Amino acid sequence: MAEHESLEFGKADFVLLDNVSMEEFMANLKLRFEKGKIYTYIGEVVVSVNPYRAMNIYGRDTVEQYKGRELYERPPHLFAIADAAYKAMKRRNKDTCIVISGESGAGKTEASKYIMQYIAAITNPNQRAEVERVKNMLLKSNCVLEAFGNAKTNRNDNSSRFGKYMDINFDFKGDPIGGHISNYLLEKVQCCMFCLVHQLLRGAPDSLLRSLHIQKDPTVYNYIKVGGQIKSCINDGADFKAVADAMKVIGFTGDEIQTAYKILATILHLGNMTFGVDGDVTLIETPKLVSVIRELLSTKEENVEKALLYRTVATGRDVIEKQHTEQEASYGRDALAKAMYERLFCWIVGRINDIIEVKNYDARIHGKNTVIGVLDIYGFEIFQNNSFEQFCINYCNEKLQQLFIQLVLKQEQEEYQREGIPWKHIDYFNNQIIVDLVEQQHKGIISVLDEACMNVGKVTDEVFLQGLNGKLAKHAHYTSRKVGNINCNSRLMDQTPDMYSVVGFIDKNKDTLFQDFKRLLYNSANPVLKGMWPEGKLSITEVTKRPLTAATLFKNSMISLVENLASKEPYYVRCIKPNDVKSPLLFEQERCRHQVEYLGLLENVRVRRAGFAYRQTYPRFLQRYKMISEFTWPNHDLPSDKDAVKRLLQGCGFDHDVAYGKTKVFIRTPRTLFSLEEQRAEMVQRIVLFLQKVWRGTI
Ligand code: AOV
Ligand code: MG
Repeated sequence: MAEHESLEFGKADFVLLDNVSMEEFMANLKLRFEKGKIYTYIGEVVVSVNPYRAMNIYGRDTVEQYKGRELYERPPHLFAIADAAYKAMKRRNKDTCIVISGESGAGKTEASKYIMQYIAAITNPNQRAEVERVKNMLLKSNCVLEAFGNAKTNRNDNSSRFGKYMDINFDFKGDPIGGHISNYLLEKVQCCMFCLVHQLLRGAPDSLLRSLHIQKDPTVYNYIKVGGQIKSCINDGADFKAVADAMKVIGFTGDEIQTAYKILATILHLGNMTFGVDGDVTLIETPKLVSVIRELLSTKEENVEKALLYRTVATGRDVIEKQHTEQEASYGRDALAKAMYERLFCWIVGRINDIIEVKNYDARIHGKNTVIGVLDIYGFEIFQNNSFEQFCINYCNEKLQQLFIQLVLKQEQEEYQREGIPWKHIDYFNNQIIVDLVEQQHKGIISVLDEACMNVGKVTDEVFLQGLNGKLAKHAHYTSRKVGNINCNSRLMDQTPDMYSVVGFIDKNKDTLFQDFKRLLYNSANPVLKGMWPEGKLSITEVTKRPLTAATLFKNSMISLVENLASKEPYYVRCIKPNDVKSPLLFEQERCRHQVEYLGLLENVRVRRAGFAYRQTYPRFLQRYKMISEFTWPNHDLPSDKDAVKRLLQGCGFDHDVAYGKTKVFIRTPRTLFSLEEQRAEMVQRIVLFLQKVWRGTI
């Protein structure tokens, strides 16, 4: 529970609301947002509302205020959560994780950066050079990942198009010694929206652009003009240099950085490549681009041409070269561009991991190496047209919500058990049913999708839709719009928001890149590029296994992510987006209410309150409140701190509202705590006055 802030700012912890109702919750959230208090607790969960303006609350002085403090001792802040996760890890040798959730633009990535900064600021007091180096790498890697993995969308100017989970490893002293990043599903659809592409055009030196045969004018490039719009990111120019510098600091070689640029340039050129037909021959209408691409990919012109126009297929024992139709060639070209971007991104993550992984740490000598994980993953997304990517992203959020439900409840229950206090059950909406709808074997949406993809012959999105309707039409949440966010549409191109369109699902799920392209890239004379495409080594007759589909890969990665999070002690940040126009002033009631609802925040408050609003270990409790009782001030002579706390609370008449656990005292209603806080504040005031008098010599 947060420090008793002035009531003018509302309640610092939703647990303190007089009545737990949506109205009161919203009124408190709004009041606090308007007063510039963007953080509020629900027990140990931080609810954050995106302020859409620079806040002066992340500086060194604020770090100092939170360092080593207990949650409730200071006003709500991300730093308090970061500190709690850090303390739990350090004191109890526990792995912890901070899960940041909320919809697109709600402030997750910003929060993850502040948390990292905080951890960097409070660790390594001795300024050990190696630890400083690791911290610098971890912070710099963020900058590189954002450049390659973020894009401007309608919702967010700097939207993460990939999910990121970052483990920070600590030594026994509590100092960072390394880390590991896992990335999840990079959205590839419009790869040229990515920030780095714009940074390259605007910020790269002319000589570099010339060597890449790239023009500064973005309108020249088809892939950038997606939907007729140029979507550039903020500060493109300055950022190009910052990213290049960060890559160097992290340890990317000159060749590696150059290769990354060459890949970006190749993608831009590919977008401008067109095909035509002459009789029954498909041809490339832009031969100049073939020669440019050949140069950038360090390969032969005829190889590029062949990979774009032909496909090697194995029929029985024969291997033949089948010419693409014009349409197939265009499809292949786009698939190549997307795959190259995705591979580049994964390769960058892999390289960063090689560099930041913990090295030379011997647990036998140094003790257990512990971890704080930070999860910043794309939030719920509902666009006008929702496709495969939104489906995956929203499924991921349902999964995290499920984890939240399980853990928050589980944690509470376990604590009561540990302390020997009876637990009362509480009702809440369990979204497991929605998670099952998506991931269940044989019956779930992903299974139906995979089945449709396996069909030989005519595999279309319509076939998939029929499969869905056949199997799931009766499911309570298949077309529901009310609860949860996974609703599948039963019409093909439904433009209603909240619904998914099945168009493109089959293609995106199969995610095929012709083997010919893989071979092309593997056979490059550029070793960095070659290294990114090891599977290009296989000839067509050696490729036998059908690769897992994109949805199944994603599902598997989600299941292992959740397992990983569940094995750690979780801390939560729940981000809310106050409006759709990025305004610091506007609190759109309905919009926020919807988020509070699907994040299950009200249930969270109820669960917290159904039990006890506040709990604290006996010594800590005494430390804070001992001045309000003659039995405990300045010291008590009772056999234990537990007895002293009992005596104190009996003396105040609060005995009926508390339970005494083995190591902690539990207070049921917030009012009791308020009252204790008030009495404490009064006593502190009196003591101060007294001391002032002594000091002035008036006593
Ligand atoms: P997201 O990570 O939740 O969206 P961001 O963290 O990128 O959202 O935040 C979006 C924008 O909101 C930022 O670029 C800032 O302008 C502003 N913002 C967020 N938090 C703060 C803060 N604490 N102080 C000041 N401004 C803030 V997505 O990545 O789209 O789901 O996939
Ligand atoms: Mg983000």
